[in-house]
Amino acid sequence: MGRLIVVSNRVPLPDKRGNLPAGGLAVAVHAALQERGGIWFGWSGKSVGSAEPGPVTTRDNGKISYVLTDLSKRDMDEYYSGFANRVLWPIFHCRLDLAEYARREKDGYFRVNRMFADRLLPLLEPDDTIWIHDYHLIPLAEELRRRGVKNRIGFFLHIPWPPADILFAMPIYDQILRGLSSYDLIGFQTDHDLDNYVSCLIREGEPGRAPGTPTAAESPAAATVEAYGRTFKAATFAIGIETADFAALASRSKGTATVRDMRASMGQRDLIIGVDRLDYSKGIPERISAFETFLHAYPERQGKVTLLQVAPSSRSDVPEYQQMQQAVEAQCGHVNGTLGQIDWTPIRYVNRSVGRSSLAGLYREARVGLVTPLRDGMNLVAKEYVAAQDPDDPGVLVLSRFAGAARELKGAVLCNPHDSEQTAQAIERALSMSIEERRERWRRMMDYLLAHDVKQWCRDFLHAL
Ligand code: ADQ
Repeated sequence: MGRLIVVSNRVPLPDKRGNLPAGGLAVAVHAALQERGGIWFGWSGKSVGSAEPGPVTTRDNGKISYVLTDLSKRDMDEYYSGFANRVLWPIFHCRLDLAEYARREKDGYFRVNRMFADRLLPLLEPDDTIWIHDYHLIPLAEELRRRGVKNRIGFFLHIPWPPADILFAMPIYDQILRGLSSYDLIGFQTDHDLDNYVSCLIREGEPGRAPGTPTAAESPAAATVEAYGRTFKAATFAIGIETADFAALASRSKGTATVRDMRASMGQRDLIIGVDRLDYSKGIPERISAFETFLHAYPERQGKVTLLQVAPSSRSDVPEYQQMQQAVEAQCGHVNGTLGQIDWTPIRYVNRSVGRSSLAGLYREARVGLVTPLRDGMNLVAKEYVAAQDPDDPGVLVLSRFAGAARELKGAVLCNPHDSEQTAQAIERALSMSIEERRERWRRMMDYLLAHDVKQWCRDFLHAL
């Protein structure tokens, strides 16, 4: 078996002592790299201003080499903040209204992908397997093929794939579709994403699913695709978390200062928790409105329940994100001002990141996990919330039907985040659920998450590739 070459926009580097960054994806992919040896290639996160980036830097750690490239300020603005985050991200999350298409930024996106290909090429050996991650790097396989690379190349899309009418509104959608056909395997989070992708090909006049009887290994979750003169596979690989480790962490975290302080300050009140990057796809303003609706619809709950919303800023250089931060602050202030009491604050809003151990402990304290994205590839917070629960007294997950995780977590109470009354009812249902039902729902989800953790996800993808 040859080496594994992983390419992603950012590379999760271990610290000086060799400790890996927290988060399941980094740990699982590192495990695969450690087993086979290989390279993790990507952007260093640094911009070199107006200069051209210097040569790549390499850091070796056992059998893994981390190879990093800087970007110029222009590359960063056009490729990352521009095309990736202001065109692909909103369109793939069905927010055409927020997409800001500009030819210059599109050119920057393809230019950086060419630069990645040029820099990766000399590092490749003929039997390497290449695994490329996410929407920043869709054209990379096509660029590598142009340079004569014959290796197996896989791609995993962490975010949703949109319906055809949404994708086709993007001026260069055809280049994106064609670019994907250079891969040998394309992985999606859910069968809905795979269906949307195949429908786009069919609408484009590409055959999509190859004719003939599917093999036993094929199902609605896998397809052989013929498009743009190539035959390749597309399939679903729902990403998981490190379930057992996260559960153990949550159980240990009961005693941490953050969790103790939180519990003490709550008294007998119930805690509802929301944890997200501050991003419009996560439905945070809609969630706060739903919580406000809930407090009006069930006045007996006033004074007895608190929503803790932890939401660190992200992508603060993009104007939509700055506006959203101000809007969320104003909204929380409004709810607290109109409904709060001397000794009760309905919403506690924390605009920063929380350490992994505290996060696990806070999930476990919360009677309800409120995970209501408007659209989300998977949503790992939903899975972490379930894994963190006390098996004897588990909380209830209220989950948006538009999160990829809703395809798997059958024990969640599903809601439509656009419907604040229905979400309010889901919160009430979660808070009043019997212990027997809570245990039964939680067990079903936990068994599933233990069997489908992130290491399994990684193995499944690489096996298929
Ligand atoms: P994200 O959009 O970043 O990921 P998500 O899947 O929820 O979303 O992962 C977020 C991670 O960050 C979780 O592990 C969570 O614990 C952590 N996190 C979030 N807020 C935090 C906070 N305040 N403090 C500490 N940690 C916090 C993209 C896609 C998702 C897909 C993942 C993985 O958008 O749909 O699930 O990739 O494929």
